Amino acid sequence: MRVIRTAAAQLGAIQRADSRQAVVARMIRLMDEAASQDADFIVYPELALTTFFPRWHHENRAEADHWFEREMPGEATRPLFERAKALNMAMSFGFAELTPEGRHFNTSILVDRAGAIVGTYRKVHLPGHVEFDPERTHQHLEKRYFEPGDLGFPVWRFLGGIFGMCICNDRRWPETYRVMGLQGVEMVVLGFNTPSVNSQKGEEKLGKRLFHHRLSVQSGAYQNATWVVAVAKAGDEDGHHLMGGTCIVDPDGEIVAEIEGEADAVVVHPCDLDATRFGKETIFDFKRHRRVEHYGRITAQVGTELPLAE
Ligand code: CDV
Repeated sequence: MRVIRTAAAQLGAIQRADSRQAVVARMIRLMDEAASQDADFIVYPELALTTFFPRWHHENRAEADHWFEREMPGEATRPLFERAKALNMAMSFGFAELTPEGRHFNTSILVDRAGAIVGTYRKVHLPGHVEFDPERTHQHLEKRYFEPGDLGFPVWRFLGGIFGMCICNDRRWPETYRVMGLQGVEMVVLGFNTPSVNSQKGEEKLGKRLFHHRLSVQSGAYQNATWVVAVAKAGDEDGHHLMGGTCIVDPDGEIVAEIEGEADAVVVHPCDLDATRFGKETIFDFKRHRRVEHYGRITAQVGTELPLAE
């Protein structure tokens, strides 16, 4: 058995006016709670340090730079790293990254028990739009503020297993999990900020949104025989509601731990990485069963190509 006691640490709403320091204090409280349940590893949401700022339109793009981190850890986040190290706890969280070259990414990191950043992932599937869209009930300007991740979907040897990351909208794409599955991933961790209504389809409400979320993470886990830990930022942010749905999914695709509600909360589950073996050695033994000669379209084309008309 290779058991990692994994804490999914949901954050409730973060308002536009909330400081990084206040958010980090909340994250430390969740970490202390996870430590009291003997967690080895804690996972926080996407863009954990701020409100979900891509809902706010800035005509001058540079005005959004204050939402970004220029260094990690920085002044505000150092206490989180120090507490994690003191508790001997590994962690993962998301933040907006502004590189020294001036590039903007929606990023998450893996931090080992000694407080060292050992893995960086930059969100590949950016949803939303570039320009203000008056037709939508709310804006989703990730394509305005970030460029697509340039690091692919790597995995890391971490905590005695093989770990990967993705971020929010990535979880809806089977390619995300399969690229990591092909590297033997045993646990995928991800954070999300998902509005509880569809900005372009008003009748699509919370129940359907949660169903699509669970469908995505459960199928990704099952089809690649991996644990998936999916962590929400939830609740009402300045009048904009984000759904909950934080959960831990086992390699059979079953939800084994879940958080009810939308407040700051932690759930800890003993995730045995050896539980991935059966699926990887039987029905999803890729080496024996995959037929790549038929998968060319997956990487050769982006959009749908219809058959010729009759
Ligand atoms: N932060 C996200 O990537 N949110 C998307 C929105 C567009 C619904 C998501 O896929 O959950």
